[in-house]
Amino acid sequence: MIDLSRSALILVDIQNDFLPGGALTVPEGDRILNAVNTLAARPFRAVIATQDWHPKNHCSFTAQGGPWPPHCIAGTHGADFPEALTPTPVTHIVRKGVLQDRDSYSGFLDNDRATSTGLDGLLRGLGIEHVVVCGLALDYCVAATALDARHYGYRTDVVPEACRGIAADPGSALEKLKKQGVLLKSVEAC
Ligand code: VGL
Ligand code: ZN
Repeated sequence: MIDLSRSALILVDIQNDFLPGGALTVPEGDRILNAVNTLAARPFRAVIATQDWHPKNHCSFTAQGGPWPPHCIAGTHGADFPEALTPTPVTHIVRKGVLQDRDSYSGFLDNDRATSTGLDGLLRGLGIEHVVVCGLALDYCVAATALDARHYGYRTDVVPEACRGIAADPGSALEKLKKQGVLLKSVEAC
């Protein structure tokens, strides 16, 4: 059983641009919202939402030679959390990918492993020992966040039914997580 008083729920990048109709749609991304709201209603010590938050000429955008269409531009509707997440009692927001010249898939560190978002310090300050991770996209930012949570020493669960990936088959992302000691849990088991 999880001691929720020492646990944080981390909602990764559940933002309009990753949902159907958004600039970088994750297929079926909207299907996670019920499970996410159910999880968030549990008495976690903290419910932390990461928010992809890019300047409009961000290095990850195709016009700058990056892999992605422009998405989650700071202050736009696409970067907002969806209305359907309103019941969820988010206690903290951690923004990532905020600097023009570097991207951050993980909610903890940017991709060159140099700049911290402050998430580790936030969790330590709250006395968190265990994190439950869900959101979008399973094969990019959810996986990177869960792997870093392990790296920083947290017991780490991922809830696959509250995640969707960009790739059609998230199997290899899940295998990699399991190899690193991440446990896959159902909503009921959290
Ligand atoms: C993400 C690609 C670019 C994600 C963010 O949240 O998984 N993927 N920016
Ligand atoms: Zn991004």
